[in-house]
Amino acid sequence: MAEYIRCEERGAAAIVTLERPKALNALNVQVLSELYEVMDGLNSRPEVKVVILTGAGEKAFAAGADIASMSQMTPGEAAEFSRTGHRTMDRIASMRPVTIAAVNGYALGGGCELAMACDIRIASTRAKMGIPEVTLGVIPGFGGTQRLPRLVGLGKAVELLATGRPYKAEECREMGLVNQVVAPEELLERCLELAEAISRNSTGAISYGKQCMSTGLELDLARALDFEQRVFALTFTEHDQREGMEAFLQKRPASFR
Ligand code: DAK
Repeated sequence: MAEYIRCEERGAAAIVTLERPKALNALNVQVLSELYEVMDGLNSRPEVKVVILTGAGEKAFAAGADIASMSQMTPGEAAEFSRTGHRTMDRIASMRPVTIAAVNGYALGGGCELAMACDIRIASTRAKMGIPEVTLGVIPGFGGTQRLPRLVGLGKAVELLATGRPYKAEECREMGLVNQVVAPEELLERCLELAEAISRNSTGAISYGKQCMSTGLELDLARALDFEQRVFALTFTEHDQREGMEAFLQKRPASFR
């Protein structure tokens, strides 16, 4: 039973909440391990089509890696922390369901990296995001140096890294770090509406499409286009391709698996 992670389900969406509000949901080894287990469990359940990740309390999504515990780490413990963090971020970044970070407050350092590991980020007007690691004499260690430039471009990413300052939600939207900004009281509802719209479509096709996009970004264009052709052909081995096209021709809603 997880101490720091709560999971509730609403239809095809699971809402996963980091539950450590007194420390602004800071990420220690236990939080990261529990998050891995919960996400891994959701990934293996086909009926879960969207996972919404958020933080408990009104102040924070996650204010970063736990500085108090990091400050005491031996090199061995730091290595384990790093492994656990990367394993969790990689688990989230390769989920079959679509993942939405509902950024309800501070998402700093490791918290920002966690939001970036999700597919989509919806922020409340209260959100502040940034990577302040250089103010502590370190660099982002959970994939931030790689995911941030892929999301916002190298120039903006270096600005965030070098200033270490928190950016307001609207600035994050302008630079492409978040998809939408909404009022705090509407945040969860808007994420659930998005989840509902997503869950009407073929989860299998979305998953294939996500794989094409993320793998394609690591390849040169010619190889990426070749990869897309192969994956496109693969969708024709699936029930959802036959069902989606038959449903269109029969003028009825599709019933996807
Ligand atoms: N870690 C631990 N505790 C934290 C925390 C954090 N990141 N952020 C906040 N807290 C705790 C505070 O210590 C305080 O605890 P008490 O004093 O009440 O016991 C409580 O949460 C409330 O925080 P504040 O009193 O500070 O609240 P304020 O509203 O005044 O300020 C704040 C909110 C978010 C501006 C402030 O708390 C803040 O600046 N927090 C730190 C933000 C930060 O620097 N985050 C980045 C952390 S570094 C790596 C892997 C990962 C990383 C690096 C390397 N490797 C594997 C190599 C990642 C690093 C980071 O994420």
